[in-house]
Amino acid sequence: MLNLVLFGPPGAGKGTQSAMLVEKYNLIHLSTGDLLRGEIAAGTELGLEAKKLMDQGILVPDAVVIGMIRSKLQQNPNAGGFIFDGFPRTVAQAEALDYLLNESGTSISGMLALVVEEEELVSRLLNRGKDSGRSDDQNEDIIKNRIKEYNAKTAPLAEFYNHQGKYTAIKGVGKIEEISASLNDAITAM
Ligand code: B4P
Repeated sequence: MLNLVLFGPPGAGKGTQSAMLVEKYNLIHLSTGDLLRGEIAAGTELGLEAKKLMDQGILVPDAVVIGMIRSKLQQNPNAGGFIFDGFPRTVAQAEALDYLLNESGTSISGMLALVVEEEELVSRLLNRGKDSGRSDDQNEDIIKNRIKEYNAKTAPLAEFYNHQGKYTAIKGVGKIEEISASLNDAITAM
């Protein structure tokens, strides 16, 4: 079973690359960002609470996103594998994911980290904000806050997976197809 964590700062290309990996390896795509935006669109209480935080570029509480991932894993007991996009984002989320997968007799195969410098991230997200309708992509201060949250709470996860021998850094700048080829090489080497 192939279980991948696709990792990187906001705007690194996780969503873009996940779409290609899902197709090639027949994985189930679990994006906590997409799940939260689904809750917002449906106007649920969870969505309304999450929106307040997302609009400031702040992470949603661990218990909320862990609960969403738990139920998605339970809904897909016969999956051939998963790609986790934008999850985990804190050490507590990574520990919970290990626990949940262990309960189903599986584990993370590897973490692929897309490396992109801050200036490029800000420019990509502002560009996407022009037509995405995403309120967290419209304003440079909010984007910088998302990157700050990433550096403080999410970046330490590289060491969490490196310690387990599961971390691979991938250059995230260049043509989308070239980055995709580097990801495929890293998966073959797992
Ligand atoms: P996410 O939805 O995960 O958003 P993101 O970090 O911006 O990544 P995304 O996948 O959208 O961007 P991508 O790199 O694909 O999170 C949004 C918010 O939800 C968070 O701030 C947080 O509040 C909350 N949240 C989500 N998960 C959470 C969790 N686990 N815990 C707590 N809170 C959570 O693409 C960016 C742009 O770059 C695109 O326009 C794309 O076309 C472009 N691009 C991609 N590759 C490129 C390339 N090679 N060259 C040029 N442009 C490229």
